[in-house]
Amino acid sequence: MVEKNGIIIKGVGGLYTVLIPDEGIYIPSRARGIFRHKDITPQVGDRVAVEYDDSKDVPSDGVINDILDRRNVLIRPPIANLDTLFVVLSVSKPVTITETADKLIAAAEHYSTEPIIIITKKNLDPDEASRLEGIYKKAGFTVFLTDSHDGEGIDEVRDYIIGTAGNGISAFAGASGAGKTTIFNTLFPGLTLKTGTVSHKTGRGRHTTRAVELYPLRELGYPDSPGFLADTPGFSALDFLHFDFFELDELPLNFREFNRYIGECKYKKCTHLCEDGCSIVKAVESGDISLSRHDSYRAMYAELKQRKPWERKN
Ligand SMILES: Nc1nc2c(ncn2[C@@H]2O[C@H](COP(=O)(O)OP(=O)(O)OP(=O)(O)O)[C@@H](O)[C@H]2O)c(=O)[nH]1
Ligand SMILES: [Mg+2]
Ligand SMILES: [Zn+2]
Repeated sequence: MVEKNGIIIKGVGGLYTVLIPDEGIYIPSRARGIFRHKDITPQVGDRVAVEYDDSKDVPSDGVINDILDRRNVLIRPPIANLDTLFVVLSVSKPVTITETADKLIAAAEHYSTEPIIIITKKNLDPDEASRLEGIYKKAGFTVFLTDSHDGEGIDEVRDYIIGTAGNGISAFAGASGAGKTTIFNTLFPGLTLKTGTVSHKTGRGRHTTRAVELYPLRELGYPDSPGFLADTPGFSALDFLHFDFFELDELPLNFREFNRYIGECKYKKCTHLCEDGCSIVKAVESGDISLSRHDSYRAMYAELKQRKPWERKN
């Protein structure tokens, strides 16, 4: 038996796949019981110490003995040590609900994960694509405009993934049917992951992708990029109905375009909702902050304010 450090690339029903990166071997593993007692669940993205029988050609029955230090653990999508979150927003089928997108973005900011916006299906509604691009560029995010059918914007996204984000862990997240798996397959033509259709009746996706899985960029054809990229199951608006990823007083800090105004309001305890002399409300009025983002802020404020102390996760 040997113990080596690896990374969890997949976890379904208590069975994990651990990759030992330098050796390129994948070990089906279970977690030691001690984690359950401590109420810690190993997550995809966790760096772990795994023990296995190295005398076999194909290692099996690994045991995860230890979870190494985590930089963060996101709840949705459930991934540890996530450096970059590609927030995939489709212009149509399904239409993007900016409030849900902003909840996902704020949660990423809270965990110090860099949100990058990918707008998909541009050709279905180019005007809506420019509207979304305007909102997120103004807020200070990197935005990619894409269409998987004619390949627009795909090379730029790939360059970012293997370059800027190429040393870390990245994931696609967004509503079901937004086109996450399609863009994944278009980026890396060697892969043929299953994609789904969007219901004509409801305009919603069908939850085609069922589990989070990390792919080593090295195995996708980029030997100089030691990082990983994950496809994740899409969410529905219900998943983000009640927002409770952090405390109310942290909310303004998780809207990056608010940062330069904080501390400049007339009242020290300004809520930045509608007060006289609020520097953020003024910036919304002058167009420096987009109304759509401030609307999301107000909706999230109301939800966090309402939350009872016993509903808090921490
Ligand atoms: N017109 C158009 N359709 C697209 C584009 N990208 C994806 N689609 C379609 O959108 C539908 C859903 O795509 P998926 O890639 O399965 O969506 P997903 O985000 O992975 O969905 P889940 O796995 O359910 O979360 C498919 O029918 C795709 O063909 C695009 O750029 N343009
Ligand atoms: Mg999918
Ligand atoms: Zn204010």
